[in-house]
Amino acid sequence: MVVVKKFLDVKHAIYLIGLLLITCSMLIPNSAPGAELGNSIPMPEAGGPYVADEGQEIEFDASGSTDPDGDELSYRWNFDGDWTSYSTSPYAYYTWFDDYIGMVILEVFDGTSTVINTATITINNVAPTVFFEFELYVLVEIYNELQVICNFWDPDSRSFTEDTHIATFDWGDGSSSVTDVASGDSEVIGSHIYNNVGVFTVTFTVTDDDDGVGSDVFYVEVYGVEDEYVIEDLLYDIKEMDIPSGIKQSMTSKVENAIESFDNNQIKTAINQLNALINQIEAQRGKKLSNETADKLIESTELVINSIS
Ligand SMILES: [Ca+2]
Ligand SMILES: [Ca+2]
Ligand SMILES: [Ca+2]
Ligand SMILES: [Ca+2]
Repeated sequence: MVVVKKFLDVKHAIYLIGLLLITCSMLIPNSAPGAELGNSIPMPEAGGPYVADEGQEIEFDASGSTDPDGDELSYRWNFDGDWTSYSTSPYAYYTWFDDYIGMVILEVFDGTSTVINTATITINNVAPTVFFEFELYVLVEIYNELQVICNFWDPDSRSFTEDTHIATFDWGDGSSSVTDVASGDSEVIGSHIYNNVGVFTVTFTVTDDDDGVGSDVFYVEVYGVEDEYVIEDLLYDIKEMDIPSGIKQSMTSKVENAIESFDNNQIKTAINQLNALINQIEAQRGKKLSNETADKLIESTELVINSIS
């Protein structure tokens, strides 16, 4: 038993010496071949901590680095896993296009020895900014499709970002639509059909994959189809009147023809047909139509003509 224990102790001692050697070698700077004895190692200073926004170029400053011998220093950096090439300038530039927290490594070389130093880096997410390249007060007819192209940027004007985005339209009438924005796109097309007249506030929101939110509003006025409405009213009024069925039938068909012409965008024809109706009403004034009824019908018909002219 004693022998075995002694053996273990020797093995343990060898392990400890090995560990010590490894630790010591880590403390000794790398030396270039042919390193001169008596060189004092350089003292790198990576600067920082560095804080910036995604998409914002950072200047890294190692100008605080020194060498006790006054040797000229060269510098290289490791920002993303790859080393830059050596430069005699202590300044370097790098941009992250997504939020990030980590470390950068600086290595300085005095012609004989290299020594590293690190600095912390914090890149903050930038929320998308939305904007509209159209008038913020949009007019659309009821039941017609409204189409809008909305824009955003995140994080820079080149529309280049490592973030992904989701766009939402809240149409202001209780409905909304959500779009996954394709990578690299900065334009979102929204379309909607309103079933009610009125002024609606539309909210366009873009959210990035890091919970950054950008939002803005524009207004949509939805107008009714007044013209058609009035002709329909006229048709309804005539049908409801207590007049002989022959004249009613004749007047009704004139209005129906006018509606058809109007629907086919033949406005002049529609007006002619309505004027023929007025002539017919005048011809029946005091006969099959009372003065009062004739006045009311002519007033309604002229209202229609004015609205479609
Ligand atoms: Ca030196
Ligand atoms: Ca981001
Ligand atoms: Ca972002
Ligand atoms: Ca991201």
